[in-house]
Amino acid sequence: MSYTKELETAISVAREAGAVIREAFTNRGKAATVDYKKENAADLVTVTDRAVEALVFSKLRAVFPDHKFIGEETVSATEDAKTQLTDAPTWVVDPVDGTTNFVHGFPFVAVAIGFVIEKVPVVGVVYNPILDELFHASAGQGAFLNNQPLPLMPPTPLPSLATALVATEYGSDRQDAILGPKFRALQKVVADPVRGVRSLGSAALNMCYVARGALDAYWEAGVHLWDVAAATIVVREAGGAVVNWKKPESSGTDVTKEVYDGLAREVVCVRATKNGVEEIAGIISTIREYLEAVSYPRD
Ligand code: LIP
Repeated sequence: MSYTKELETAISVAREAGAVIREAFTNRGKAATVDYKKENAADLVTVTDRAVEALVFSKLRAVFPDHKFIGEETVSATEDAKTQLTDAPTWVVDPVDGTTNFVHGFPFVAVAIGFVIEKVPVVGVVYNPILDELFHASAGQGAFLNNQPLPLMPPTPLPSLATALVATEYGSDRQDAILGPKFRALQKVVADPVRGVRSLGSAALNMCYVARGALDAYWEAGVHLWDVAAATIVVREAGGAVVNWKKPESSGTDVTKEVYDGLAREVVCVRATKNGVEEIAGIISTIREYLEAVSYPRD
């Protein structure tokens, strides 16, 4: 199945949305200031988040009127804040992934546009208009950064975390019950020892940097479907794996083929490696051993 029309439309809409984000980011006016806070003081929304979501939805609906739409700000405004994801063809949009970065003028900001069928991402566009980095992928067609195939360099071996640069985030919820497990897991990874840890403030860009080979792995608890849908197909088409924190009962031996539940509020991803799927599985197994379950309500 080819998704050329969906991909080309998503790229065009992402570029339009990126221009709005870039303008607000550059001319640090009201549109880049905190409009209100959602679940807690660190969970920010700006006028630009809502304006970009409305723009993306409008442009996509004009071409695909029969598709469904899920967006961060629309869902967050509903009483139950549930995505209502079905098997129907659905656009899943994070208008500004990295809103805190956007408010602070830190250039890791992206619009993420995913197209999902039967709960599986088949098209993904993640565009950082500040650094002008456009990641795109569609099922079976490869992954690209500014039309350069990903990963950008031939994959190197990844036998352990000792040579790995990884990313994770602590998220916006700062309760002890949430932070405790996250920091205990991080301490185990750092003591493994991992070579380095980064937090870019954007789940979608963390995942795309795994796809490009700039990060070796990324994990987080607390992500929403809109944070990860578009970047999931980018990582997979770049030869990496996107999985949940626990190995599904029914999964086979190929970790890159594990079913990923994007509503589970967590993700682990690992880049393509020179020694292939078994090596990716080894890194995922190591990270899974260090992770402690963190309870978030499903999307
Ligand atoms: C962000 C995520 C990030 C997470 C932040 C925030 P937003 O999404 O991309 O991974 O750690 O807390 O949720 O809210 O900027 O779209």
